[in-house]
Amino acid sequence: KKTESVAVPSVTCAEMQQGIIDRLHKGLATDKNKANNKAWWNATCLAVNELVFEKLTKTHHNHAGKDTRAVNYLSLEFLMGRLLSNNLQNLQVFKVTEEALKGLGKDLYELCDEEPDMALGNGGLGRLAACFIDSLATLGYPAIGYGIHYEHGLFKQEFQDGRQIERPDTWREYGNPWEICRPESIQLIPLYGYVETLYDPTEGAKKIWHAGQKLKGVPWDIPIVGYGAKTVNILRLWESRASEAFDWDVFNAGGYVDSQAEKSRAETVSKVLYPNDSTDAGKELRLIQQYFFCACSVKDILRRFKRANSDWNELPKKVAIQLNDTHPTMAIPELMRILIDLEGLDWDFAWDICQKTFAYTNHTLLPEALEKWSVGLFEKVLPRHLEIIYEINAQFLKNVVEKKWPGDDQKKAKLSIIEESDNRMVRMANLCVITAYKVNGVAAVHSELVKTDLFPEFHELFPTKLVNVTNGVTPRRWLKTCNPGLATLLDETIGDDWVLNLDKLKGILPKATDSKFQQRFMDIKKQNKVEMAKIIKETTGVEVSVDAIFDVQIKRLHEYKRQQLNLIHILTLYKRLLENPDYDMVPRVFLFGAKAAPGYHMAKEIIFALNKIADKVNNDTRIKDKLKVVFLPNYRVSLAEKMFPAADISEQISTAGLEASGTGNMKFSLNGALTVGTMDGANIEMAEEIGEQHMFIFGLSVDEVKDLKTKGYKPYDYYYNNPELKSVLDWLDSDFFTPGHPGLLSDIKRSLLEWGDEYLCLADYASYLEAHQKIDALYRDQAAWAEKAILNAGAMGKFNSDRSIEDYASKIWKLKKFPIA
Ligand code: 26Y
Repeated sequence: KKTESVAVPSVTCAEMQQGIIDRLHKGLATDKNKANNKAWWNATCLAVNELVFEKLTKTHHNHAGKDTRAVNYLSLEFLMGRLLSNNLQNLQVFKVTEEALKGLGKDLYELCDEEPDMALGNGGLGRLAACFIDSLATLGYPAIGYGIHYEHGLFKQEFQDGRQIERPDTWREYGNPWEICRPESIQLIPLYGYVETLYDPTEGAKKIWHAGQKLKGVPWDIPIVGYGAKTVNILRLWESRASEAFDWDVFNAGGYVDSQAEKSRAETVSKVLYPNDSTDAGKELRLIQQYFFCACSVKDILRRFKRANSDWNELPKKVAIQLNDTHPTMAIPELMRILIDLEGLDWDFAWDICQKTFAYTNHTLLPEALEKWSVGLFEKVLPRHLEIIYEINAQFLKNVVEKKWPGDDQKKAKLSIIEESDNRMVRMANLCVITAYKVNGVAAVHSELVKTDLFPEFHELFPTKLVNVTNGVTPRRWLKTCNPGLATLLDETIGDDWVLNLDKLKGILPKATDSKFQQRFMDIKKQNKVEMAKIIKETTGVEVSVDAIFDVQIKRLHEYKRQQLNLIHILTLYKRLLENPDYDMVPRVFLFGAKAAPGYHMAKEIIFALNKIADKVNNDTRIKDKLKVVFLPNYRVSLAEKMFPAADISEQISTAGLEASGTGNMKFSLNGALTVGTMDGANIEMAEEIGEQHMFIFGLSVDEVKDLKTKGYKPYDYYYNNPELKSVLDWLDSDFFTPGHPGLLSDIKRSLLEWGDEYLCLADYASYLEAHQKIDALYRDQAAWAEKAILNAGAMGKFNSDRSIEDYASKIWKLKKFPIA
């Protein structure tokens, strides 16, 4: 039963060939005999752009002409990955381009591999932003993504003797065919200096900020092609430069060299993505980066608004601004400042506008991850914004908190935007919650915990403000593009419109017990594993069998994500095998991919330990290839696209209550892997959709974690009561994995015992082992395994970012689609 095809190729094979050859000649001044693969890739991108630009202009004219309400998605991170294959898919010209290139003697997949990843993000939050702008364009919503044009994205990871080494990422060293510079929309951004107060007899006090320095913000636009290519939105990325005005003075004074130093200081603002994904070090440069980004974006939003409007009452009707975590919070005081100081609005009117314009997404409950900036630093860099924040705070404490809890100073201290300590701090999350008209968490359980544990008083004050929008992932990249085998099977089985309506996946559920379908499903998985095995061999030299269970954990390295729990499971199996070479287990390949924040000691120790264990295990002939451990270096979007389709087991094993949502969990299941996971984040909702009996759920629940912590958790109890666990942990103190250097892995043991095992690995160890026993047993029955894998993939309809965006549009943005003909 094949439903109507959504594919409408807008270009023929011959036209595409001509387009590519033309671009080689006229765009790159080369020809097909001289060009290397990079040039072919570049020419193909340029040919694709010719299809994109037309639609981009058309979308722009429609939106601007009709002055539509739009959402502005402000995010310090957009983890886009590669764009060629995705753009070809969304334009529905992938097949025709593949054919065209084949005719020219080129392999499209090889050319796609030439593209450097656009790694302008750390992990989940940045990738979510990328999925969201794909969905916004696909669904036909007027939207702009605003971000930073980092010169260096997330660092490249290498291993030296098992340890992580960070190298600079140079994704656009030789240019980037996807971006368009827009010098006509440059912004000037003030910094430092002082605030002057002028008294006007009629208007009262007027504030003038005399900046000490000005940065220039240069916008680069990346077209975002919706699937079906009707709407093409943009991602606008800001690059910092020195402003000419400033350089010129120094230059005239004979300071040519100094002016160059000034130039490079200005350029550092957008030079690097901060590689941390939980705690800021409170660095001045990061604050400036955040402010620079917010100021450029707010000014740009207002410039567009003013083109068609002169009544400020219209602003909240035309503009929604979504803050992706607290990182872009400075947009709030910046909008206040512009409305009051530059546009002359009175405070109450400006505040009312702000409160109707901003919404904020929270992505974390970890207390250490809530951003705070020292008041002293603020005063130096952004003196006027600090005054505005003080005023917002004073009014909030007086008009809201004092009314609700008269005389309760403790409540005031807790809710205040200013943390009163020796080093007074500005709490960005408080500013966001006080201002935003909606605040959302990213999975049901997370949003509940935001209400009950993180912001209970705010929830009492604003009972309708806190809502949930469960995350999702785009099926264009995370199924159609990355898993062509499975995508084709789906097309043939349920029609090809699942790409736009993922609920259609339900259509494969009745096939779960159909042995023919099972066979095809498993053959595709096998083929993906074969390709993964090749990559493993090429990058690490390790040979793995595709008959083994591919057990995969890919995500940032964090103690709360518990890669170390996976590690002690591996050691347990290894020990069993050494003690009994005939130990009966289905062969396993444990695959890891993860970057650690460069300053995160324990995370780096875990990487090192896994690499050392891998060395030992992979070269130990006694265990007859029953166990392999591979830590793939430089985990990134393009590698993820190869790993999700090849996985049998998805590791989602965070301590319950700590993973806000997770999105990798969804990508695995969508591609037919089974989940071993805790009842945390979106795993809970996945279990609702899939059926808990079709997953390997283990470990303490959120409530049990809380109880255990209140009762007083004693990791030593588990250590002394479980001899196998004890022997595994003691192993880490030996020099077995680091010959001649005992103790190199001891920090891992210490963290799990002496240092209190904050993330309760030992409490969940036994239950985790049990879950893995069940995995082993099930895999022996391939039909039963296939059935579950199909039931998993078929139940993923909900976890599609189109659904997330529809939720935002209806619950938060009140946004209407604007179909482009
Ligand atoms: C403050 C700065 C250092 C910082 C930078 C990046 C702090 C946090 C982050 C990134 C956080 C992040 O990626 N959070 C993840 O967001 C995903 C999307 O909502 C969730 O699925 C995931 O559970 C959460 O950890």
